[in-house]
Amino acid sequence: MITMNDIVREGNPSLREVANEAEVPPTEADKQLLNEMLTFLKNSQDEKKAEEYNLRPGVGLAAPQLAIHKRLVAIHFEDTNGKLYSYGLINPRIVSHSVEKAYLAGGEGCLSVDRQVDGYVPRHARITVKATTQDGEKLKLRLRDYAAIVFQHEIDHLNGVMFYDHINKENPFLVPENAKPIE
Ligand code: SB7
Ligand code: NI
Repeated sequence: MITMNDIVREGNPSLREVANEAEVPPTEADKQLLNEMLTFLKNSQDEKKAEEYNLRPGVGLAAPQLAIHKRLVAIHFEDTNGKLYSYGLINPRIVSHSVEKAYLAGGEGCLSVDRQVDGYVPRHARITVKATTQDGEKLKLRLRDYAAIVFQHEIDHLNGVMFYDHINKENPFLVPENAKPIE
C-alpha cells in the first residue's frame, strides 16, 4: 500500500526530471502501479483511512512523486457538480488549450511540498488531454476550471515542474491577465 513514506519531497531530483514515456499497451506492472496510486488517493480522501494511515488528502498523484520516472498519473476527485473524475493515465498530454486562464483563489498545494506556498498559479482555463487509459484504450478529455487545473498540476510533475514555478516572483498575488478565479 502506498503511504506518505513513499512520496518524495522537495529536494529529491525525481521531482525535477522529465519522466520517460510509459509502454503502450500498458504492462501489468504499470497497470498495478496505477491501481495502487488510485487506491492511495481514495484512502487519502476517506476520513477514517486518512487518519489511520496518516495520509494528506490528495486529488492526484504522478509517478515521479514516488521516484518512478514514468509518465503515469492517477486522478480521483468529484467536482462541485458531483461529477467523478477517476483516471489512471498513461502518457497524458495536453493537445490544445484555451487562451483564457484560471487560478485557484486559495492557491495550490502538493503532496511533495511540506510547507504552504502562497500565491496564484495561472493555468489554462480549458484543456483537451489525450492519454492511454489503464485498460490500454485511447482517451480524449475536455476539461475546464478545477478539473483542468488538477490535470495541469499532474502533467507538470511529468515534466519536472512544480506549482510554485508558475507563481509571480515579485507579487505572488498578482492577478494573471485574462484569468478567472476558481473558488
Ligand atoms: C491543488 C492540488 C492539486 C492539484 C491542483 C491544485 C493536487 C495536489 C496533490 N499532488 O501533489 C499531486 O501532484
Ligand atoms: Ni503535486
